[in-house]
Amino acid sequence: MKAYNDLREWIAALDKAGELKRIGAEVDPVLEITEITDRVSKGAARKYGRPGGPALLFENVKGAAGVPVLINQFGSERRMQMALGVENLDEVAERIRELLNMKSPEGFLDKIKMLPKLAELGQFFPKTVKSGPCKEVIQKKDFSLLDFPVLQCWPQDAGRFITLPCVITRDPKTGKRNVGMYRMQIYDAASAGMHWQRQKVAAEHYRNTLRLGAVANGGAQPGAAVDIMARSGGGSMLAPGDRPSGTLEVAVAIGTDPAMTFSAIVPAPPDIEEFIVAGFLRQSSIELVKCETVDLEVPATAEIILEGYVKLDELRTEGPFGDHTGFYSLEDEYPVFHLTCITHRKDPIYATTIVGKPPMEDGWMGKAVERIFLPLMKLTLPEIVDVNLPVEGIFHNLMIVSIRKSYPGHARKVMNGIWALGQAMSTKCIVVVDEDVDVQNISDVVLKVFNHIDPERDIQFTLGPVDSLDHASRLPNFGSKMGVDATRKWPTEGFTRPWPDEILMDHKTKALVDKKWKDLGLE
Ligand SMILES: Cc1cc2nc3c(=O)[nH]c(=O)nc-3n(C[C@H](O)[C@H](O)[C@H](O)COP(=O)(O)O)c2cc1C
Ligand SMILES: [Mn+2]
Repeated sequence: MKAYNDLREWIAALDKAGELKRIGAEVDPVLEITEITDRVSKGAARKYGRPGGPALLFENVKGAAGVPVLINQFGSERRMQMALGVENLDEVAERIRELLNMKSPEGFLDKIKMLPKLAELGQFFPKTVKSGPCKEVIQKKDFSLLDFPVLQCWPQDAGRFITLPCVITRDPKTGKRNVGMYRMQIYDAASAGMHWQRQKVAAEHYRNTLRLGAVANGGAQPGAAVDIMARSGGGSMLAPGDRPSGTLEVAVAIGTDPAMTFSAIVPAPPDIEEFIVAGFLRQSSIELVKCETVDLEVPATAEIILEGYVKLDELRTEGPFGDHTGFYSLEDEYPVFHLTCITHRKDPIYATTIVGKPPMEDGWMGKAVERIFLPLMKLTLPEIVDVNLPVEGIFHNLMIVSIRKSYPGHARKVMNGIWALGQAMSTKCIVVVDEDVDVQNISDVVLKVFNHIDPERDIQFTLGPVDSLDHASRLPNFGSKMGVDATRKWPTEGFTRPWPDEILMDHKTKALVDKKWKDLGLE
């Protein structure tokens, strides 16, 4: 594939492909950009004649001192494919499948054949380089978050939010780095909310830092970790009376190449660095440079880098924020990011997105995750045939999954497996169907699911962690989930009534009518 070296190459490619619209008219980053972008992503830009509309580059943003705003860069299936350099997202899944299928070579010839594959593997790992364009301007003082055209997205938002940041942290235990996309609410020139939800990897880095600090201070109570986790909020880590004084260093990259940006939303297993995921997707190493004021590395070609830290003993109200659920996520307590340095290009471009009622840009990103993760889900649950997360189900509310059923209770085993699978833990409803149901076809799903269930028998409730954005659960972050076993029931599952066949016309009659069709005058 063609790896885009940075955001600019990507913008140029979008432009060339007719996938970008430059907007010279003055627009306000407060609400106005949202309203324009929302209309475009909901299909109001009819000129473009396709769902998602074009990517938008606002070149004249009020109060932005000439910094342009890029939005909707991933906002269509076509652009998602372009971002990952494929004609079809299943190609990425296929590459993952190949990687997972790699057999140990037997004999010399096998080993030789393997060499190109191994060379390819080498490209996945990040390279540290001396410097890069993200260091063109280095501000260790007199820096301000307010210098950038950060959006206020919706009327009831608590303020302006950085919505497309690649947030980089390091696990103090393993030394491994994580890149996650967690929104940041600007509080003032030098601080912002850090909205990593409690089940996310950076929140675990935060807890690990706290645990290590507690041990070092000789103050670790066995119960402390429980208290820490039990308190509400994305990062509330403190036991009563516990006053840890440590910090966790954080770096944030804004405006990276599209594979890097996308990797920050990929729910990779915690121990897999997203820099490697990005390298795999691009088939070319991500280049990293050392930060100025913290012990972290950041993508060298990023537009803007924020360096800083969060304190272990500080939480602040974050939100409300108009979220991808279509509702405002409520206020909650989250850690506070304190800036120590900003570095950026001479003429930075600010990349952002908006979320709200689907379909929007993040819907296309989520669909790409769905396709790419299928082979990884199959690694643990090989009976899975296909998965659909309908965009209106906002990823964690509804998962429809088809399986090759092989034994009694199989559908329930799959539900429980999904609830144990990383971020899929927070899936509110899982509907399991037989492999003859096309999960991508909602009409087929509704017809068959509701025909096939005896609700009391086939619905299973369970309790567990739920998404932080769930506003209906009995408690924040904890609630019930539902699994629907809509597979055909077997005698060995206690179902002894005859099961009817689906109505399908026989081939002979179909062929006959095909032949006559034109003469019937119905066209
Ligand atoms: C536009 C966008 C905004 C997001 N904002 C947040 C957020 O504020 N907090 C959060 O925990 N996850 C957010 N997510 C989801 C995470 O990026 C996603 O769960 C990711 O896998 C987290 O990375 P991690 O597994 O390394 O923690 C957002 C995703 C997208 C696409
Ligand atoms: Mn991660």
